Amino acid sequence: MIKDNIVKSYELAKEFYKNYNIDTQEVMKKLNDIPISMHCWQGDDVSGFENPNGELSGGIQSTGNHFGKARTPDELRADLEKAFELIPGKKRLNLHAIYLETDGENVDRDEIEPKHFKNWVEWAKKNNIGLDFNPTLFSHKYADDGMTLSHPNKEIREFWIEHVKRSRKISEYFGKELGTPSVMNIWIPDGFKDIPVDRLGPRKRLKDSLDKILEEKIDPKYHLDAVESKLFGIGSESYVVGSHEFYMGYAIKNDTLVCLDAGHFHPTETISNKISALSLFTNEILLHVSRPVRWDSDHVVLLDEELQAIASEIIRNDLLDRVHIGLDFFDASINRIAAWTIGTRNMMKALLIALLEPSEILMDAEKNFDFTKRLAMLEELKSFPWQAVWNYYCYINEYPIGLDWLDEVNEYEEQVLSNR
Ligand code: RNT
Ligand code: ZN
Repeated sequence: MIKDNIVKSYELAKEFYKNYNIDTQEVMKKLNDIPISMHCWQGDDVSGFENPNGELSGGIQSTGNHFGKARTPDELRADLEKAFELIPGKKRLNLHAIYLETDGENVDRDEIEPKHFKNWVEWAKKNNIGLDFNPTLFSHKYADDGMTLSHPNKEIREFWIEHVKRSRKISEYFGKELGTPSVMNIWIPDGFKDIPVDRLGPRKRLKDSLDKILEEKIDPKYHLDAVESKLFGIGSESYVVGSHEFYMGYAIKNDTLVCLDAGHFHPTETISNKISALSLFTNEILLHVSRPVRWDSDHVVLLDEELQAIASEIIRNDLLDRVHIGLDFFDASINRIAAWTIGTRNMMKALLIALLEPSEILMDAEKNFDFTKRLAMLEELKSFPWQAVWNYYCYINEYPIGLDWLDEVNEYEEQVLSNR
């Protein structure tokens, strides 16, 4: 009965969109092909497997203590597989260096090798997904001063340079093994709690460290470098070395990707408005889709105005080939698989709504300075029957419809998570 209604509703929606020259069948095909890189770190509150008692540091914090967090790589992979069953579309997984597997051996950050990620690669092959990567420049004794690649001490800088160089080789290994380039994103916590005297020195050192890291050219078929800015972090409230201007300048000059994290700007400053501008000066862009709340940058992504604006910018400007969509949030106060599912399905819904938009009509209105029509239509679009297409899309691809996914999460919670 419910299934019948889903099909019926879809048929009506299909006709409805046809009036606007939108082919819903085409749209669903397109949606199904947009890769979304899910971040592994929602599954274990950014703990990783380097050190079982390791504390998260570096101006990011995960709060909450919902039971059932993944404690081992196998648990994390099982949880990810569960989430993948609930999320339609093309997935990738974004790993951090601290998610290595060493067989009990002590491997410091300047010693990591592709072999420590072999299990992830095998698993990715089995699940038919691509991998992305991040060096980890936090939660480590050499990051305790709040400085890494810009540290005044040369030895500490060199330690981190080596770590990022090795990370690039791991990323290249992912790309080679999986046949799809791995995007490696560099984020560092470097900054000052209080007003610095020297704002230039640390930036010079960061620039120099990055230059050394990027010296070796790696085939973009396998590996892409990205750099991520931030306005402030916990403990770096007054000054962040890798500010937006710093990395935008660096990326344009050195032909790397800019990573725009939705939570890394002033509260009224949005990344959706930066995509078109940047697209004229950089080849590719990486997004960390996230949701800022007050001082936190990493709440679970909602289907809100900014998420819609991000998706619409990508679709309207035909930037799917040049914008890599990654997610970045971590909430430990709710079921972690649910967090992944809510955030990722929301990202997909926003893309679907954008794909279903009759953009040409809107663009024409705008070109003719008919702002009345533009506003009227943008508002009407909000109640267009996209949900019918979404439900049908989930249905034909055999993914849970509506809130059905929550029953599966609850079952998994009872059978698996509660025993941890
Ligand atoms: C931190 C950055 C960074 C991290 C991850 C874990 O402010 O957003 O991307 O969230 O690397
Ligand atoms: Zn981020």
